[in-house]
Amino acid sequence: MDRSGEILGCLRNESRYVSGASIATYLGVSRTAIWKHLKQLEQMGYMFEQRKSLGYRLLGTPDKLYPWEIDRYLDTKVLGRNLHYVDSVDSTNTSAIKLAMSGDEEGTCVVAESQGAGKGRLQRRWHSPYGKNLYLSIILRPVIHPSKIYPLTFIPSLAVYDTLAASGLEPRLKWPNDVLIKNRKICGSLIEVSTEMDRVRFVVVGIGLNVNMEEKEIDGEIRDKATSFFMETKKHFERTAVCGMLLNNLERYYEIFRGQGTEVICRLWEERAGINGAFMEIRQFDRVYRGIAEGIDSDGALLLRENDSLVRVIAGDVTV
Ligand code: BT5
Repeated sequence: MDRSGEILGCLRNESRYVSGASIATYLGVSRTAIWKHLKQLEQMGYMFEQRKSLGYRLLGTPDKLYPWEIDRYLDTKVLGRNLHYVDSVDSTNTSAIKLAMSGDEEGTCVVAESQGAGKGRLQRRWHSPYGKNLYLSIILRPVIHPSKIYPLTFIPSLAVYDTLAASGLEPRLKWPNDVLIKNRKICGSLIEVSTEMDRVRFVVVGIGLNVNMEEKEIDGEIRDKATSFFMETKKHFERTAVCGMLLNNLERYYEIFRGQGTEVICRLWEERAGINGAFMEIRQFDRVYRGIAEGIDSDGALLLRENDSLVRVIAGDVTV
């Protein structure tokens, strides 16, 4: 069992020294084990000061998404309680799918510092610079008929909306799953589902949320289209705290989804997005829909008044 969180917990109060012996007694391990562990933590970027006869003092914590750092901000029952941390990975969604296929339980998360092949919808790429943002995938196992799964798409954007609002930003939801600030995308989510005929085997919810990314780190293709917490506020945010808050919000909406039903989620999303009455153009492969939004149907489809008919659209790329 990894005891990093517990050892660091003893040292979090940076104004005082704690002896190796007292940490060892508290955790019921040897002093040598504590010493070895502190050396490992130093290699991971933590900084300690050691004074003879006084003990250790924590001087610095690295800006990394280590599970025990995220755990400090979690008040979830299930989501994020089993957190896999990877430094660099092709895609956190692909890793989470592999874990789900090998039986990992609901709530298991994969979080990475960077992705070599972060996935968007329809084979698009998610720009994932190292150590700046959140790239997070969560395994869910809702007991639900596959036909009822679509409104789950709204859960990540609702949770991200609340996370941004609590941080003093003014987010806007864009159908079906983007979160924007002043027309620039700060978050995208990708839901991948594995089903049988009459049941959902598992869902992987992938979220890319731009936190400390700076203008100069943005790819050419998205230079005028993307933003981050930092770009909006000129302040650095603690990614572990943002991740914890996001998981807390996600669990809250997931509980509503399971307990109160998909209809409630659709209404919450519709209300936050305030799309009713907006003119929208939606590209879906070779078809373009143009019309006035009249809300979200109970299965998550967008209702669009096109000339005289009301059409239902499931997914697509939107211009408002
Ligand atoms: C999405 O696709 O918005 C879903 C993105 C999901 C990414 C997460 S990261 C963790 C998890 N693991 C994965 O492999 N994926 C998920 P879509 O609606 O198709 O939007 C993709 C488009 O967004 C791109 O074509 C770019 O125009 C733009 N884009 C790419 N990277 C971006 C970024 N970091 N910030 C803002 N916009 C970006």
